[in-house]
Amino acid sequence: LEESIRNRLITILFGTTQFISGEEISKQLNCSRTAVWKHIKELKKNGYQIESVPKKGYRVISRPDRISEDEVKHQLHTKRFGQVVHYHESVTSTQEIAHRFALDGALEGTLIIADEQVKGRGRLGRAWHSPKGTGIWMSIILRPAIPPQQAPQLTLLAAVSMVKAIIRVTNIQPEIKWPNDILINGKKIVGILTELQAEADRVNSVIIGMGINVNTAEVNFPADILDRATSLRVVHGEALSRSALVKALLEEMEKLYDTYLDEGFPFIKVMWESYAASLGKMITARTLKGELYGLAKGITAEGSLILEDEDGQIHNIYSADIDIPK
Ligand code: BTX
Repeated sequence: LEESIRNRLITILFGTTQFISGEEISKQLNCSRTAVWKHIKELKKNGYQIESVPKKGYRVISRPDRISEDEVKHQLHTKRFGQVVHYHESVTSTQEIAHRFALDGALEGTLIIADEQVKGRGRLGRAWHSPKGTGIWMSIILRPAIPPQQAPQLTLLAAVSMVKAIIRVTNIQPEIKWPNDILINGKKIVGILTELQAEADRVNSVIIGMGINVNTAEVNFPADILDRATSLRVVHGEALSRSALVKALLEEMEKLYDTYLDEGFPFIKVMWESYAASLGKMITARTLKGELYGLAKGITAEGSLILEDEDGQIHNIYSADIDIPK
């Protein structure tokens, strides 16, 4: 309740460039002027710059680039995705927290989001660099009625949503590298990690983790990933609002997910292939069983990668790291 008042307060304050009196606000929010004053104080603490002048009232000067619950939910046009938000300033890993919420019966679309991760994780025990205040580190809980082997389709769905959101916010079209990387100019801007809570024939929850380098400056990437990583700010030239991107992502993803539940994977597959960087190229796939070299032909209806080796033999690849020679 408190938080929905604060959300409405943000809407009121941003609805005008003029001063707006405490009395007017309290009327619109249907609460006391003391309550208004307390909420304003809270917003200031959260980095909003709000001018207050006796007899005139309040005026917003700037809002912070935050991804807190208030910011994410403000004018978010979804039904489920991001309607429940757990925001933290610093966490080990949002995946870890999401797993706990999923076990406790969290609603579909529940979002765990953090300003910083100190143990952000990638696939296969790798680390994901998640410095404070610059990126989006988030996990979303889904509960599709699908068998576990179809879950990789959701990684591809998430990747397509991510591309659409980035296009919407920046006008730049990134590429997808199978299965889970989003690249711009060949460098990684987003990583996606899909984890499951499942029984043999049924998924209980799918937890999709996404790490997005938004405003990271080039100098802030650790040396060992600098040549492979970039941020939206680096390619776009200016800093972006993280919360706007989160909202765009939640909206795109909910739309695709709902269609996926109705119609299945085929239309996602088509979109995914249209954004894919590796298709039609010779690639090296490093799997747990060894390396394969060949032509990336497409993806299957299950979302696995189809590779034709130099002897013309077709391989279905379910999990691998892909190298695309320049
Ligand atoms: P991945 O295993 O495909 O990629 C991890 C590799 O990417 C690392 O070994 C490193 O080389 C490189 N890398 C690490 N950090 C970054 C970065 N910030 N930008 C670009 N490259 C990097 C990809 O795994 C899946 C990552 C998912 C991260 C999200 S963040 C929210 C959620 N919580 C969590 O702990 N993980 C997910």
